[in-house]
Formats: sequence, C-alpha cells, structure tokens
Amino acid sequence: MGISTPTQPPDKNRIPMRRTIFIIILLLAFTPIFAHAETSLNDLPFVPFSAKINGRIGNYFLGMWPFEKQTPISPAYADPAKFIEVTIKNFNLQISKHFKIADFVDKDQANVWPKYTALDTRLVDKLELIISELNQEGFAVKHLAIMCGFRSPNSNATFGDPRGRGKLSRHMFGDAADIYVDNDLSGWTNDINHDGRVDIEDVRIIARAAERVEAKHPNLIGGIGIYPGNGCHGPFIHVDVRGQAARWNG
Ligand SMILES: [Ca+2]
Ligand SMILES: [Zn+2]
Repeated sequence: MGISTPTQPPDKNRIPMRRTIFIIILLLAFTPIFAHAETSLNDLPFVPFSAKINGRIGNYFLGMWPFEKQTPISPAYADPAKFIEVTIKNFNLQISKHFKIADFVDKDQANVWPKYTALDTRLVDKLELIISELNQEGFAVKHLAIMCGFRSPNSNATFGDPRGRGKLSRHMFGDAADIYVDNDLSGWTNDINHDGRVDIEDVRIIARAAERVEAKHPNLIGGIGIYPGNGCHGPFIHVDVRGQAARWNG
C-alpha cells in the first residue's frame, strides 16, 4: 500500500506491555473493594441556608439560628452556609473510614424525609484522628458511637443542655459530636481500659486522645467536655472544632 509498517518492537519492549495488562487485570479484580470506598461529603446533595423558610425546608423543621439576620459574636457562630440533603438513599453512605452520614443526623422527626444536616468536615477528620490515636495507644476502637451530632436549633431547645451554655451549642453549627467507644454495639460506653468498670475514666482516655489530636492539628482545636453517665446514658465526651480551645466537665 505504500505505507511502510513500523518494524516490530524488540521483545524487551513487550514485557512492560504484558506487565501493564497484568496490573489492569489485577485492578479490575479488586474493583469490588474500591466500590465500598467512602463518598466525599462534597459529593452529597446540598441546599443553601437560604432554602430554609420560616424555620423549615420542605417538611423538615429546623428553627432559627442564634444569630440569624444579626452579626454573630464570632465567625464560628455564623449561620451554617449550607445543609446536606439526607435522603433514605444516602442516609447510610460511608463518608469516612468509620462514619456514615446517618451518624451525624438529628434524631428528631424520624419519619420526615429528606432531612437537613450541617456538618463540618473538620469534625469528621478530628473523630477519625481520635480513633487513630486510641488505636496507636493500644485501645482498640472498632466503633466510636456518636450519641449526638447535628442538632437543629429546634431540637436543641427541646433536648439540649438546659443550663444556658446549650443556647449556643456547637451541635447547631454541625461541628460537634458527643461520643463514646461502643465496640460491642451495646449502646453504652465500653470498659476500654479493662479495669472491670465502666466509669468516667473510660471516656477521659478519649478526651486525652482528643488533646493529642489538637496538639498535632491546630486547625482542629475546639471544645472537649467530659460527662459522667446517668440512668439514660453512660459516660461520654463532647468534642467540637470551634477554633478556640474550651474545656469543661459536665
Ligand atoms: Ca473501665
Ligand atoms: Zn455535645
């Protein structure tokens, strides 16, 4: 045909080609593992704060934020910029190694969908780093339970801390979580130091891990509050990423 065919490459060039094909086959074989990978928070559907009208978005009632239409006392108390739209379909999506979006959603209005949740990605980062710290220290953590993540102003007024501090609860800003280790999925704080008792020391260990995370990651500084158990729940700690260190005992 007049077009000269290129000469066959020498054999040694065909080996990398075979290797490439082998790697591709290997990757395809492991695709089911990658299919379980986390969904980035940014890939979830969002609505802007302005979608909230008269305290609600659709049938989901949120209420009014403390500084709505006012100047907040600090940028950390400004209205959340947006809400994740949580549907029956995305509710159980894994958003990090240990957490699903469901872990952070307000527990009120159980039958109303979609739900709307403010969630700061730095909170998720801090929780994952706390788990890493605990694991490195020899406290194996398979499940860090989130007793409470996001709370709308409406549900905060109903279920929040009635002692004043709760009025500006970080839970309304999507950067706070009340947590304890629940490896046995009992719904109650586990005896993570194996001293035969479940008490406040089992959560002080988590608080100390949170302190180390803050020392290593100043962008994750915030509140660490330690709470004893009562008849309704075991001991737990509150953590948030408000940008300033705050410490208290509940
Ligand atoms: Ca213990
Ligand atoms: Zn809290």
